[in-house]
Amino acid sequence: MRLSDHERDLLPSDDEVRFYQEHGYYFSRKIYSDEEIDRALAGSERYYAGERDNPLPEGTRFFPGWKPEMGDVLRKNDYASLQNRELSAIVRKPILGAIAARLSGSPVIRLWHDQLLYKPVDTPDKPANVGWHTDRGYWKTCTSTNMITAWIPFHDCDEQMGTIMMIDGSHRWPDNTEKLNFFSHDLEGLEKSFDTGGNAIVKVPANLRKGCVSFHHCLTIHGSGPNRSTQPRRSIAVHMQDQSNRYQEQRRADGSLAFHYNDKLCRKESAGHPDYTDPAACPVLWEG
Ligand SMILES: O=C(O)CCC(=O)C(=O)O
Repeated sequence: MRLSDHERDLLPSDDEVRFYQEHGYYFSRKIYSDEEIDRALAGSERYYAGERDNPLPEGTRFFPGWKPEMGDVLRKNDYASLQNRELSAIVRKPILGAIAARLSGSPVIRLWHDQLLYKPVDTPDKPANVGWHTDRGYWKTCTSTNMITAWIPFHDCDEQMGTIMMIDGSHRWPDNTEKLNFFSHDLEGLEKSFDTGGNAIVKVPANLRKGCVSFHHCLTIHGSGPNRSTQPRRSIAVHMQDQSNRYQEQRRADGSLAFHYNDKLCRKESAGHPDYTDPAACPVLWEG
């Protein structure tokens, strides 16, 4: 995989990699043109309208996700880029994986899965924020704690729109993964439960121009507030594996066996475990 000279200039510098390691997030320069982002937005509309360029295999279509009958609530649809060609193009653009590789120090980056997101304009009766959480909290079946997420808005995005927010340095705090919750509307309540290890809680909103991307470590606490603008907030989160990641059998705090939808989607290894290197479900996004 190759980058153009211009794209190589867009990679994080050594200082920016150190910043990511220390703070748990990084906001990129403009890596997508306006036209590329507009095509992704159009692809998301086709997806929401029910069109599928590559439907998921039989037996995996039970995956939860927003459907029109759910109405104007927060929409979260996983695996959209496997099924829609415009979203696939945005996710598989090599510079995205190349930045993830630089930040995580991994020579190979594979897709873990994506989440197409749509946050409607806030109304008091239908809260639509994203509760504080870590991605790792949902990825207990993964051996790696060095996975990384890219969050790509489909327009300029700021605090008024309820952009994604990072808790600075929280990837180095004591483990908070179990008590946090993506689907909670109670940001303040969750914040009170943080075990900060004595660190200050510093919230950093990802105020991004169209074409820029926010990256975060899988242990970084993040979430987002209501959309107080006049337009829906649209984005896709691209969750990525570093080279080392494999399946592990793991129990949650309550004793139940951890499960991820990739365990259903991926082909099986000889031992019968899911193969997280399956190129159909988890394609390589970057190999340096
Ligand atoms: O869209 C948001 O506000 C949060 C998305 C998220 O949790 C993620 O990208 O990991």
